[in-house]
Amino acid sequence: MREFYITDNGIKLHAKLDMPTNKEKCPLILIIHGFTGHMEETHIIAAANAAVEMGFAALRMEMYGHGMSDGRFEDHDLFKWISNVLAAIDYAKSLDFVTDLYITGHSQGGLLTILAAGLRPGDFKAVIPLSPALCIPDEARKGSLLGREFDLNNVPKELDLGDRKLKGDYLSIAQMIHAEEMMEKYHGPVLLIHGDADEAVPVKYSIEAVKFYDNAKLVVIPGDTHCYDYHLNQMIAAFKEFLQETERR
Ligand code: FER
Repeated sequence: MREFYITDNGIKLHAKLDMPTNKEKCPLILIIHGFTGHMEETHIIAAANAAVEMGFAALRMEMYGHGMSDGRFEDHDLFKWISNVLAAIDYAKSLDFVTDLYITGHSQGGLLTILAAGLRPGDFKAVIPLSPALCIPDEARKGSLLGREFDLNNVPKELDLGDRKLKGDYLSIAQMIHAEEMMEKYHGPVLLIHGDADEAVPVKYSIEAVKFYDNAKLVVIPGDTHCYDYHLNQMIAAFKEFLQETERR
């Protein structure tokens, strides 16, 4: 494992790269955590290990205001994360051992993979949004976030999340995100994975999302939660099978 930082406009982003053994060249998968998450979460490590087992290099990245990357949580927003992920993609593309680039991300990171694929459709061989938080822009446009209501006509300067705060800009920026338009721009293979007992992001969002893609598959994991607390093995099995299928093409 190699641990380092990638810089996005002066912001240091924490990265860990795991390599498969005995390979001169291989595909690389970028792996991104969710809102309040980081690269050492069980499901993020499981995805990285699974990718390495399948012969992929796994590049886990922490986005602005999360983990050991620069920035404060309360200052993060989806524009900063979009900028971060574009920097990560450019870095990954600059590595000469990389054959193809894949991207996966969980929840807010899953939403980010959808946006990244729409912005850079030619860059990815495949995209794997895990329980993507498509509810964030949808709810923000309706005046709520994480169950907290706010005034659409007077977006607050700050949202109090109890143990944390979030700037109002996060809300206004989330309102500007139209993930469906980005889904329609990406035509490569997509695998969505979502537990139907997800308490944070209802599975209906992935059921809707799959219709916007022309080459997407949805694996619903019965009884599982937002972070695959009960059936991580099923999430990983679907993930590995898709990587193998896609590489064979
Ligand atoms: C929300 C619903 C779900 C939200 C975040 C989530 C920030 C989950 C995000 C994650 O786990 O990445 O309203 O607002």
